[in-house]
Amino acid sequence: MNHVWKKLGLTAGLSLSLVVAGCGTSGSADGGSADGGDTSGDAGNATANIGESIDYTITGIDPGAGIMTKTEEVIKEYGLDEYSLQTSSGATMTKALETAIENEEPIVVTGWQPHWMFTKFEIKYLEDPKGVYGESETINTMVRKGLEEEMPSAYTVLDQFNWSLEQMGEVMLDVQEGTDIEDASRAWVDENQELVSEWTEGAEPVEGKEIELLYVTWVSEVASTNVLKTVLEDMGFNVTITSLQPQFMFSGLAEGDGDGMVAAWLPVTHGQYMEQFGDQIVDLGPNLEGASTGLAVPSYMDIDSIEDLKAAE
Ligand code: PBE
Repeated sequence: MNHVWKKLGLTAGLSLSLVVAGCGTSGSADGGSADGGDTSGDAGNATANIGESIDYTITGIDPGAGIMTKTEEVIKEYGLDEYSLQTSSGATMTKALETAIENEEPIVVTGWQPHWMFTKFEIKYLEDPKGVYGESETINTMVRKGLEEEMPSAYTVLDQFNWSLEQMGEVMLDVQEGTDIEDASRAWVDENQELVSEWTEGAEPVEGKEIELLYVTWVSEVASTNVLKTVLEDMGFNVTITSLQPQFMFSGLAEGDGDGMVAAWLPVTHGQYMEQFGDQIVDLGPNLEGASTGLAVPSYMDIDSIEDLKAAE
């Protein structure tokens, strides 16, 4: 394991929380109260007021997430020049969303599925007529070059790992309701032995062989990476899971630091990283289909499209 980029990840994590702490106070303070409470646009002039009512702020997540790059592109493509994208984290973003919904205030967040935010809250994606976020995506499994020859058993499992939106959702929901991720993964694997046996078919058990999976702490990838960890441990592997900033999942595999990951959103979200590192890593194809990303708002907000965010002239 390369300590330099482990440290880089840590430093970035720390400075991120400072940014988040700073934004939290200014961002949420006047969203709903400053203009006398007409914040959900019920005066019938939602489009004119929407930007103002959210301080021209889109609540984002961690820098380096594909959805952040795409949202910057959205701001340009749709001419949302007054808007800024607030850097945050998945947890801070969902907290802001929850608070806004409790107070029936407007908010625009970077959303994605699979994620429990779409089950817990009544929210909707804004239409994206320019197609910046792309259509439905797959989440792909990637491994380092040489893994197939050096660790055929692990390679086989990673190659065969494949589940549905609903199945990933079960793990995420369990965690969201307070279960420890280790316990949630254990329980899910125990309850889904039939599917798990399809993943491990033809793979020989090992005795304490080390394997390292890379991931980012988005709730979806926490679920998939931990489930796979449990499965590999059951086969005798000694599994390390290392959380990093998104680009390091790709560069790490390219450099042979880390053996695999199950968190590449394609073709759009992580397209930039595949362009950069795609020929230095091995793409084992989709482990989940039907994922998506976009801007999301509470259902009570009177807008339907990203175009509605533009201030009326
Ligand atoms: N996400 C979740 C990631 C991929 C997984 C949509 C936040 C991203 O934007 O990079």
